[in-house]
Amino acid sequence: MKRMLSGIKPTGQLHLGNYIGALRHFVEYQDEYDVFAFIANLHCITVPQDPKELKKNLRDCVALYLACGLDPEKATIFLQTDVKEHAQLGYIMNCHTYMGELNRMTQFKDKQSKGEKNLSGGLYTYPALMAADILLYSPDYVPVGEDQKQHVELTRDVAIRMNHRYGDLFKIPEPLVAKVGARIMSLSDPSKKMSKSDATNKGCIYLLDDLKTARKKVMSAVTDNLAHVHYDPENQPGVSNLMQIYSSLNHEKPFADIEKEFDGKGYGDFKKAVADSVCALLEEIQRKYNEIQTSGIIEKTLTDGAAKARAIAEKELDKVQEAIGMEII
Ligand code: AQP
Repeated sequence: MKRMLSGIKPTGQLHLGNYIGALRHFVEYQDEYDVFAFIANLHCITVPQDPKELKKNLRDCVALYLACGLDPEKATIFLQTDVKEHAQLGYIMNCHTYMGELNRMTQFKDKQSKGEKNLSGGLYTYPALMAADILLYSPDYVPVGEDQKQHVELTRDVAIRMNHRYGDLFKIPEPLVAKVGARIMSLSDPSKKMSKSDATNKGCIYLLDDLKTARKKVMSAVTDNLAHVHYDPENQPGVSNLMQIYSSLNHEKPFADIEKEFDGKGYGDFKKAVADSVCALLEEIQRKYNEIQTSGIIEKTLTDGAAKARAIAEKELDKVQEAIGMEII
């Protein structure tokens, strides 16, 4: 069975972009692939966190993985810090990643260009840790949203470099970026990605938003004055983004069919249909999320997942340290 690995860093509440760009694919793939889905709590602290809030977000992330349909009997779900090998291989990957490569990573550059002060060293080097997260488990594929593709490509480059230097150490993973929904944009500013760190809170639909709030966000999404539902990201970015969301939540309905469905109708009708789809999804997720809270399944999932992940990661780290010449016995 081919293996797949992906993670989410709960620096805040998970949102519709995380679901459409990543989470729903983990769920789709779990019958066909050996899925490893982790909660990237080391990556969370690359930006300042409130300890109480972080704890809640981590727990919510596991609950949402389960509520969205990940099955712990099929997928291995674990917390990054429960497998210490991530940090250790992360350091080794750091030592094999060039500063020129890290300088090219757009996520760090974006934050820097916004003039954010006191960015941490961890944020700068996080692609090296992400390389370790991936390579520890020798996955065939890494499903990611578009923004993370560059980091998987860096992982490949560093892995190939280390394979040349030390012999065949790592399997080279492929990024898997979906055709639809790989970059869901902010509803209030469709030139920006939908992000947890949305300062206005209006452009981002959180999976735990109450339905009234979520509907309101969709109904007030920024569109244009062209008044026809047409897929054209350049000239109609807001409408095209809503079409991406609608398609993703309706069995990847082709854009041409969506255009036909809303031919001659106003944006109000279209937004209502998008809001109905979003609310139906959120309602189902939140119903399961509430059941999960008191079931004890979160603790069991993490304990079992960590044991399975650790067994694989220990062996991989040993192999790497041995090849580099770091071990004596
Ligand atoms: N807007 C998005 N559209 C599609 N996919 C997305 N992903 C994130 N945002 C979108 C995908 O979700 C997975 C987990 O991402 P992450 O939460 O670990 O990191 P991120 O991409 O940095 O997410 P945010 O929300 O933008 O976080 P902040 O605001 O803290 O920087 C990844 O596969 C990602 O591609």
